Amino acid sequence: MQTSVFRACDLCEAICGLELQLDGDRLVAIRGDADDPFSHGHICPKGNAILDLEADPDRLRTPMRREGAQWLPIGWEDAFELAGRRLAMLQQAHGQSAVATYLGNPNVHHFGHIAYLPALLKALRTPNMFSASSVDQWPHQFTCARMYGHQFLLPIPDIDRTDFFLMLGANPVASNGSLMTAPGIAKRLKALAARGTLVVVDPRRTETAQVANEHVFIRPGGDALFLVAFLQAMLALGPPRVSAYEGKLNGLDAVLSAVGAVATGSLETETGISADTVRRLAAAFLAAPRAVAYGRMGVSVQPWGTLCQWLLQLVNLVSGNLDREGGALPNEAEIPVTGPGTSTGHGGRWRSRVRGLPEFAGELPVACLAEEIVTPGDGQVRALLTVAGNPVLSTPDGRGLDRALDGLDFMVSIDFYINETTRHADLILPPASSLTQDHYDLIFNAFAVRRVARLSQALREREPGERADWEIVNGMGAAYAAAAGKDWRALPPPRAMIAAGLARGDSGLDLAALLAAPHGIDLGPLRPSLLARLETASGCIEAAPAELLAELDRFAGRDRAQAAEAGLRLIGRRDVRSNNSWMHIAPRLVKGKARHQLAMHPDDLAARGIGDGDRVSVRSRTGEIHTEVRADHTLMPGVACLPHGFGHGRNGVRMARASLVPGESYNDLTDPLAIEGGCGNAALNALPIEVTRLAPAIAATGGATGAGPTWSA
Ligand SMILES: Nc1nc2c(c(=O)[nH]1)N[C@H]1C(S)=C(S)[C@@H](COP(=O)(O)OP(=O)(O)OC[C@H]3O[C@@H](n4cnc5c(=O)[nH]c(N)nc54)[C@H](O)[C@@H]3O)O[C@H]1N2
Ligand SMILES: Nc1nc2c(c(=O)[nH]1)N[C@H]1C(S)=C(S)[C@@H](COP(=O)(O)OP(=O)(O)OC[C@H]3O[C@@H](n4cnc5c(=O)[nH]c(N)nc54)[C@H](O)[C@@H]3O)O[C@H]1N2
Ligand code: SF4
Ligand SMILES: [Mo]
Repeated sequence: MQTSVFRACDLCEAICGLELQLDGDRLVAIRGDADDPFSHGHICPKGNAILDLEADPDRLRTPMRREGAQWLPIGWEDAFELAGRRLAMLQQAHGQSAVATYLGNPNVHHFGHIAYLPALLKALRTPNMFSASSVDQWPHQFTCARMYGHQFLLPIPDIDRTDFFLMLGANPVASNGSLMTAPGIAKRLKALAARGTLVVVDPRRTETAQVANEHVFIRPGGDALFLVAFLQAMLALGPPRVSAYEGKLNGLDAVLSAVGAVATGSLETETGISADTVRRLAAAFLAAPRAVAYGRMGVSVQPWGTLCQWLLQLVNLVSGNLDREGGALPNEAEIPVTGPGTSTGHGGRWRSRVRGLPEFAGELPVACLAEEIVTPGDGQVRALLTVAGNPVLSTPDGRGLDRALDGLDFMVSIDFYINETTRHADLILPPASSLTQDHYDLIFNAFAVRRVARLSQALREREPGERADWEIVNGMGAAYAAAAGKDWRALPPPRAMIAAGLARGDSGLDLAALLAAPHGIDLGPLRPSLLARLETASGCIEAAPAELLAELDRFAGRDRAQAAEAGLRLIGRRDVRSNNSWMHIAPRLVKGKARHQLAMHPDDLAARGIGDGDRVSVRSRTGEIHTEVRADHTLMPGVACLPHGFGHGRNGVRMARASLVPGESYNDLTDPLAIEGGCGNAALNALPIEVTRLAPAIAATGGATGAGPTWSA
């Protein structure tokens, strides 16, 4: 008999409601849940690919231990004991910092990870904690921590009610939206473009730019100067509209004079955008009844990431659109992620050993992970725990990290694939399918464009040999604590944790209400709450935090000639059928045309004597890859574009379908020394590269160039 279970999709930030159809215990079909009050039936190709994920024979179902190039199954209790003992022993011999941790993106998507891992990290007590956040949204968090007093007091664009949306460096039509949970976002954007104005500022005429009212090309890395000019143009049109923040705003004069002092004479040469265009857009932004400025990956993982995020907050602030309906306002979230007991600190409490980079939010920038492993001396990293991450493909100089991982004394990964990273592990602990777990979106409900809540209930019982993500954390935590002579208090199952979180939130919503609403609950549009929730020491918005003023100062003194240099700059792209580095395992996503190519403007190809489809060498300061080019008219001349998350052809990777997918890793080119100055986020985009055609003899050998891994299967 067929039955249906309704759950939130856990693959991207849109958290679409899915209807999972079961035949007995067997998952047979997936479609969008038409009764979901937030996603209204929306589903993208990835939602269906859950079927592939569940059925993939390469997916690990039992713990595996590596001996040389061989993987052998091991029982759960033995695996926990091995992991706990080795981590504790290495810390006893070499100090707490000998163990490093790396948390990848899917941790945020699973309650069994995000609500449980902090306890394990706390027990490990190491300064060497890393995550994908420092190749992603750190600049947002850092800016909010400084301006509003909490890294998650993050104003969200009120996409459904705004009249003017200025969007920089984001492509939600492909990514489904980020730090702006809005299922079915293409529809929302089209509605906005029909009733108001959507302006996209991007070096590529993206899928999102194509539904916008206006697309403005910008040279990669030019956004800080564009935003400075934009603020100056707004202020030239009238005084800042800040009456709503009276008594709650510090540093306005300081920031206005600092921004006003930055010279913008090189605007057009550095950004490709004229002063007239900036003035016209600024006037339109101010004239709109409700407007919002927002920037995402394209402005965060570039040389001025934090500066850009701060300037974007200032645009919303001085135009009076901060904490205002139709502008940018934080979600209240039924399980609070801000407020008492939620802060992970404001940063700078310790520094990385080798390069002296400051901590932020309890972590160090992942751009310095490899050097902490390979540089000998006191405090050297000798063991690594990775959880749901693939830093070899996701972080700067992935090849360098690839080699560094070989030198570890011990590595344990909580993951269900033997991928480019986990192939180096000594032990892999694979969690049971998330469909066997109760789940609540701690983060994405808090970043949603409406107030929503949903409990996703387990779809089937776990098999006796399976362990849930949270059970693995409990198992490892207990074994580690026993070996290290520390305390460990096992955490209760998700349902109890979710109930406790709701009680802490005190919004009146409880577990019974969630259980009674399998399609989720819509609690209405966003409401102004920022001013009442500020967590700064002053209780005010801090418009001019010292570190950000210093970053603006550094920007004012930048090397302009270098910024305006004509050489090729590399940027990334996402495709609706991709999910960072790991979903090339899904046949239904990788079938059809290839998507890995380096895209370049036809003029740039012609200038280099390169033909559409040729194999080329792409070189950066750090590395070189060989791949195919594709002529692409949607790019600004001078810009090359390559997706990340490819490069599965390495020895020992056990993801059969993915290994057939051509393409090399963007992050074999990225530079670990290229970090932005605000908080140390990686500058992955705007990367200087050279591209040359490969001689046919070399091209025929295929494959990548970079020095391969040192062990092989
Ligand atoms: N050049 C370039 N690099 C980038 C980016 C870019 O735009 N350009 N984007 C950056 C961004 S935004 C991000 S978020 C990072 C992502 O970087 P990572 O988080 O390091 O990598 P992912 O590819 O998301 O890898 C996810 C891993 O989690 C595993 N996994 C999936 N679900 C689960 C689960 O439920 N439990 C467990 N335990 N494991 C699971 C998968 O098997 C896979 O190994 O990449 C960053 N790197
Ligand atoms: N299909 C799919 N969806 C995803 C993911 C995925 O891998 N595939 N990953 C998920 C994750 S982890 C994240 S964080 C989100 C990211 O979500 P988005 O930020 O929306 O995704 P990107 O496609 O990386 O968008 C970045 C845009 O910035 C532009 N850009 C690059 N450099 C610059 C620059 O210097 N200035 C400006 N103005 N623009 C620039 C690029 O051309 C691109 O259009 O997507 C999520 N959703
Ligand atoms: S848009 Fe995101 S949440 Fe929705 S079905 Fe696709 S991957 Fe899942
Ligand atoms: Mo991300």
